[in-house]
Amino acid sequence: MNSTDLMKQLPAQWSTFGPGYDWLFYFIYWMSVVLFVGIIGTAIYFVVKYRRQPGVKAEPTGHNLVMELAWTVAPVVLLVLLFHWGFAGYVSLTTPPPDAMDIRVRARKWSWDFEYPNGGHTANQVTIPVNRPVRFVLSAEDVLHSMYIPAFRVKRDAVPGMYSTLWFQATHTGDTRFFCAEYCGAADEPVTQPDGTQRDTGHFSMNGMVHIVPQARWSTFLEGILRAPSHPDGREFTAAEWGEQLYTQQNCNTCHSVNGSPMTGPTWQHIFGHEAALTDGTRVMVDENYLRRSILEPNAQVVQGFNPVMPSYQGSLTDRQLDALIAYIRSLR
Ligand code: HEC
Ligand SMILES: [Cu+2]
Repeated sequence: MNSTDLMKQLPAQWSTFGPGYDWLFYFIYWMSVVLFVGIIGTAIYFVVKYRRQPGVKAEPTGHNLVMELAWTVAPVVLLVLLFHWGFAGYVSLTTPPPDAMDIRVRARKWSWDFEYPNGGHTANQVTIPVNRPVRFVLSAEDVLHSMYIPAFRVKRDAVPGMYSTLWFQATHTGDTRFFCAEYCGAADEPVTQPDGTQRDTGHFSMNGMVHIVPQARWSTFLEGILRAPSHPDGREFTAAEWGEQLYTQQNCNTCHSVNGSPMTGPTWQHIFGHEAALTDGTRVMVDENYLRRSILEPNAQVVQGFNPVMPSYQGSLTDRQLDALIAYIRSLR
């Protein structure tokens, strides 16, 4: 380890909070190093120097007013300064500028939903403009989660039943990772991906990417999330193709398989056009309206043999995304 590694204990500074936060961190860090070495060094020196020796009698030292004042006043000054810097930083971290753009962030086991000002959504990926204040309005649908973006130096809990907020202004374009920083459990069984491979899921997989882009690209992105995506040759996805993409993007695949095997939720294979048995003993034809209701109000009609654990997607899927998912389930009949 050389001296520059020692200085670089924090990730790259990608938000306006970076310089002030890091300065205070290193100040406290190096102050602790100097005090630790100084105090422990002196203690060891005294232990050796004043150890019991034959013929030397211990004598009480009495008071030293100057020294006692110095070791009282110096720490008080330091603590007042640290409090001032820490509190000023706290105030700026918790006070977004009035022109900050709001993004709604909903956390659930085990994914993040981002809702943009135009009503569009993304899951586990958030795209934001550079050099513009952004405010995340966080909530949790099941248990405690926590939004943590190390490169921005921000972290805030997402709590069921209340809103919490976090803001930042990115200073760099590029991609940086965010994490859930509050242990929120793990799934019992691995999840089958559309390509047949298996993936474990849980708290540890509840992370994703922040994409920071220039304002112009951000505007294009915003328009894009309301439309079906396109193939590289420019042809728009069919509804079922888009639905297949949403199946993983929206994390439906953590509970639903498309190959017939039941997971936390029923498989989607061969359900369309067949009857489903519900827990209340009735049977219902699986058609577009039933599917729509199952996604928006999952607990209204619960399928026999399953627990009512599916989150509602009311407000987190646009109408066109719902249509696409239904078209995909239809295509699996
Ligand atoms: C946390 C696990 C979980 C997630 C995530 C989840 N579901 Fe479900 N889903 C269930 C369970 C459990 C049931 C069965 C109980 C019920 O009907 O509420 C179910 C039932 C359904 C049904 C009715 C199926 C049938 O056989 O009648 C549909 C349709 C459905 N989910 C769609 C979706 C879609 C679309 C998504 C993603 C946008 C999704 N689910 C995400 C757990 C989940
Ligand atoms: Cu979490």
